[in-house]
Amino acid sequence: EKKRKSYQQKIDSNNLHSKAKKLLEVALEKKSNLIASADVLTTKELHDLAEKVGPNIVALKTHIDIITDFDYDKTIIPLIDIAAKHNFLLMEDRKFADIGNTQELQYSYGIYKISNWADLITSQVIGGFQSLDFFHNSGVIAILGMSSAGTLTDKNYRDEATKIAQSHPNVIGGVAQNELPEELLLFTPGINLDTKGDGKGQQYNTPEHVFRNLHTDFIIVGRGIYKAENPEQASLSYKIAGWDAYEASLG
Ligand code: BMP
Repeated sequence: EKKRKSYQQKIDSNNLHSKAKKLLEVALEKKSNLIASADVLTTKELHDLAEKVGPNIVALKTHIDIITDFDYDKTIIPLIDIAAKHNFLLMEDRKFADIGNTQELQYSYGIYKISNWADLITSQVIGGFQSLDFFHNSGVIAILGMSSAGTLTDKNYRDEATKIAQSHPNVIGGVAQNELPEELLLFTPGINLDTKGDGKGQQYNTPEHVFRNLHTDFIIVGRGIYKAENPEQASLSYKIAGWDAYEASLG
């Protein structure tokens, strides 16, 4: 079996994007590879969750356009402070999917001003190589394969998308359900310790499965944490499960 690279080996690699370096350093410092997905609907819930899970995560993933009372000063400015306090990165799961010019506008303008605050952003690569050129302030995580049943990201699509991700200097990794070339960090959503699906197409695996079989670098957990009775405790459980699975995958 092929050996995976450790976080330290990845930090030591050449031409590493500054956001990838930061993420890997936080992982080693906190012994965590957990990204919590904060799919909550209000600013208060977002801040409360960030405070509770902050010590256990390397990044907080947002869908900022689902926050019903979004206000840049009230939602984002305190969130940046919480992220600094607990030493985690902010990842906006925007899944850009347009031509470069439109993505450039969506990234920096409108009410969300994503380029001001997102250390990491997700983007489709459906618009081609140049569509990613304007994401200057964030590390780009390319959507290469999806976790949902019936996704159109078949092998041919994934292979072509992965070539774009590998060759673009703004891209630090990919969201996928398969192993990636080792210079791309692998982010895997669809992680849950208690259930196999959500009845809406989502398909879940365990941390153990994805670290062993896919050589995942970071797990993304939404409802397993924010819907738990005790999100703080749940984030600790996923952090430990993720770290143990990472260490086991080093062999
Ligand atoms: P949950 O753990 O509650 O199923 O949430 C998963 C999160 O990861 C959601 O925010 C979803 O948008 C995201 N996600 C996913 O589930 N599968 C993918 O292929 C890509 C994603 O970004």
